[in-house]
Amino acid sequence: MTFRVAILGAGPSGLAQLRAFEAARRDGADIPEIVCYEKQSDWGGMWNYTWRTGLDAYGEPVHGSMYRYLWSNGPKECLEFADYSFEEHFGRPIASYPPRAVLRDYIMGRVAKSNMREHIRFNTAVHWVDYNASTGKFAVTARDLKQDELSTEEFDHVIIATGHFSTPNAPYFEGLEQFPGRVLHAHDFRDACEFQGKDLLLIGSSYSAEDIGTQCHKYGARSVTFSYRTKPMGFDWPESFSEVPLLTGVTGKTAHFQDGTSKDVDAIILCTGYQHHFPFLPNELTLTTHNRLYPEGLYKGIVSLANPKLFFLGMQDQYYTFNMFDAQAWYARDLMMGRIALPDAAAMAADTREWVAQEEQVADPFAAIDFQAAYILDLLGPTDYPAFDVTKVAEIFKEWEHHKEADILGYRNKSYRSTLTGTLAPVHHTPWMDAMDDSLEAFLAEAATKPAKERA
Ligand code: FAD
Ligand code: NA7
Repeated sequence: MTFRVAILGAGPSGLAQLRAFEAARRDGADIPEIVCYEKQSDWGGMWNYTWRTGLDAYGEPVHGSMYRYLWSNGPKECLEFADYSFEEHFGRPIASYPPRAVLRDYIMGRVAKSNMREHIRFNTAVHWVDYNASTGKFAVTARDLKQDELSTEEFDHVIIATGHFSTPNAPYFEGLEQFPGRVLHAHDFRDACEFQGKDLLLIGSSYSAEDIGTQCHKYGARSVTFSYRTKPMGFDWPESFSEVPLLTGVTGKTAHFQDGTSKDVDAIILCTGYQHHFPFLPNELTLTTHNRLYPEGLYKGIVSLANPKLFFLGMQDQYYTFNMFDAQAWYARDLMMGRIALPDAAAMAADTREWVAQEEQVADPFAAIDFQAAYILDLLGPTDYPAFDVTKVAEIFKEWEHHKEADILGYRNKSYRSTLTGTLAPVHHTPWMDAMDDSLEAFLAEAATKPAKERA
């Protein structure tokens, strides 16, 4: 094929796009010329841990928001690639909630068995993307970080797979500049041990607050206070946790809340989410959205309505992750290769409005899971991505929600059945609260794993 495709980012979404093209090539199709730009020195995206915060060694913003001792916050059975099971990768069943290093190993295992690395330019940050209407081509300008050199190349399609959990949303609260302890955003959180014996205030009531709070408790924080804007998480928290309304300000080390209460704290962590941030896109191509299940402006959740040769992968709020990125990548590939026809602009806009309107009816996490399942099924229909039981995965997600409600510190000890292999995951050798070593070696220590009992 004579056209050229640029993929921005080699995290799970960018790798899904590479894998989709690779699958077509293996089936004998003629695939386009692909260049994947990745500013890190390795693939894996967010799943690469870095100790760095702020700027990287070359002055680029550090991408990583993951921290030490991070374990999957959902069952691995819900994110399994349909064409590469965990059992195939590890050669045996493993427990349902792996730590970061284990998931990273799995993500990389699928792509390592191909020549996909050849397409990736590591240590290369994209700085600008332009579209020329008269030539119908994009110009992608990137900086080779090691050589400190800018260069520009032309492409027929651009896929933005740069993630959206990297640029902090960091609101201001009165008095923060005088606070005598550490104030940081979740993006810069690295090691819970720093907060041993401390009283912590976490602003936010979503995944980052829940996970950083429970992790700090696990590694010895004295107390964790969550301050919510809309509603509390409402889990059955142990005694050293509390949930309070929004912070109104701090005086000295005293935090004041909307209900008139106050508490002295040693550190404040803003778990206030992230911005969709595309500093390399001009106004007319950018995507403006908050963290939602169906961003406006994207047909099928991936095709830019502003320019349908431009795609965005993984920009949704996520229950489904790796398998959803695959569904998106297969669909995008088939659009680019002319296997699926793109409707006209009015039809794309109408279809998008319909999905956005449906999302606005979503009332709770269970409906959100069903919505995302329906979205994935819609994408998978016309592609040849290997079949997987999207609805069964939705049921596992709902079971996971119930397990969290029942025991927020113990839900990671549960096991689920793979929808691909039918195998029930073994119970991990150590309950999550006692598992202080998050290395791949400790997790896979075989002698200690035991089969799970079938749940009723
Ligand atoms: P990313 O993984 O963020 O990858 C984007 C890539 O683009 C990066 O490699 C980055 O270096 C590159 N990039 C960015 N800008 C540029 C540029 N200008 N030029 C070149 N390259 C660029 N998901 C789960 O399934 N389970 C979990 O337990 C889970 N836990 C999470 C915990 C945290 C703290 C966070 C932040 C996220 C978590 N996620 C989890 C979600 C996670 O983001 C996704 O699993 C996944 O990493 C998203 O893949 P992505 O490829 O879309 O983005
Ligand atoms: P989310 O899920 O987008 O949640 C952001 C949270 O921050 C949410 O509770 C928001 O409250 C809260 N927020 C946002 N702005 C403010 C202000 N101004 N004041 C107070 N609270 C605010 O982001 P997370 O970081 O938790 O999770 C993102 C990913 O990282 C996720 O996929 C995980 O796997 C890890 P709201 O409820 O909207 O009132």
